[in-house]
Amino acid sequence: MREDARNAANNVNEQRLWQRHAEMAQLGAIPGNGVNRAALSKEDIAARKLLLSWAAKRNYSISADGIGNLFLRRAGTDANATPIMTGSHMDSQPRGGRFDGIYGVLAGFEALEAMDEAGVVTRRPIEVVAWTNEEGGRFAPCTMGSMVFTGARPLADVLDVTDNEGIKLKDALADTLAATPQVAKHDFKSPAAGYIEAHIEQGPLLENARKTIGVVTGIQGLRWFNVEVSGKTDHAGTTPLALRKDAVRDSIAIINALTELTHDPKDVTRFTVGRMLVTPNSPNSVASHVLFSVDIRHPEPQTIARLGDAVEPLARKAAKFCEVKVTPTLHDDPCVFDANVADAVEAAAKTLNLPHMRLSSGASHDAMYMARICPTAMIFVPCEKGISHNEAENATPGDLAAGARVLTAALIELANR
Ligand code: HGY
Ligand code: MN
Ligand code: MN
Repeated sequence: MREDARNAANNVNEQRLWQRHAEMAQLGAIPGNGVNRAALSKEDIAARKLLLSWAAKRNYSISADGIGNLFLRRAGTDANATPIMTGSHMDSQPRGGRFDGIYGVLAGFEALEAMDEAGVVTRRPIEVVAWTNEEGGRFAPCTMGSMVFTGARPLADVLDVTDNEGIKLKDALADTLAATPQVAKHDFKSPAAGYIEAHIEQGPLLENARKTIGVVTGIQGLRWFNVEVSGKTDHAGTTPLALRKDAVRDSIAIINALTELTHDPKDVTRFTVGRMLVTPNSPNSVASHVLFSVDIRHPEPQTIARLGDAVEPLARKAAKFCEVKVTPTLHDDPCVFDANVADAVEAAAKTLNLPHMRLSSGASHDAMYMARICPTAMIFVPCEKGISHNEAENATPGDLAAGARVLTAALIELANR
């Protein structure tokens, strides 16, 4: 390992990193030690302002792109060199944890500060990015900021997406951009020479294997759909079942059919209906409309293709009384990360004597999209019992700092290539 990389890694400040998580956890804090910091909400705006207040004390240039992704750049000696990027997201699930996403932003920021304090100079600039709307909990689909930044989807496609209260993304985005007027403009599809994202594992493998560092080799495939079932509202007491167009009954039939489709004795396939909006949502009126989400995941390309392609025909076949509209909102094939970047992560973990192992990610991340435009890999650290997307999500100061040390060393290595 380069001497400067080791010095910078040794300058990672565990206490400061932990304290920053505690400050961020106040923004959208909910009972049970969790956070609810929805994308483009006032809590998200507060997190952006807090991050920018820390960056203002450093000599980093700050910019934002048209979907609100925030970029903090530490200059390199070669101003024209494409940057090495790191980062993650600051938005959370409605009952999210204090580490999902925010850890990758804070570990990246800690890496820059450790480089400052070690007096390290790199050839390439290094950028920390806070991606907008990685979770997709408020505005579907997930990984929206990195999807638009990398050109996988035009911004215009998502501006009219609404949340459960009917607020349009474009209006929440306008409020968010207006809240941080002092940042420069950042172009979509700005080139990068590499990207490393640090994240908690959100699964139990590292903890079970007693490893501190996960060298992440890829992400499983995922497909999201919105299914809308439209029938007719009627009186619950007087309307015979034979005459009903009951949107809840048909939704149940569709979900049962999808449960059968995704049944997997090896329990590798993931199928989730996490969101369901019923109209008029009254105990004694037959439901006229249901919108529900479908999230299917699998590590094999041909399986995720087969399962995803079966959703619409199966939904139509299962519904007996109502109209059905199936809208695909996300189609990510499984991705394999760049071997050289994964090797740089593994070499850093080895040289820093941190127990490590290679693994693939069950959760999706913005790295899924960055992998399409530059050499990309991820670093995982353990989270307690693998719990995530739950207030009980927990990690230790030591593991978070260890991941930040590996990130610091790997970034310096890549930024001097
Ligand atoms: O859904 C996911 O995998 C990510 O945690 N947003
Ligand atoms: Mn995440
Ligand atoms: Mn998440």
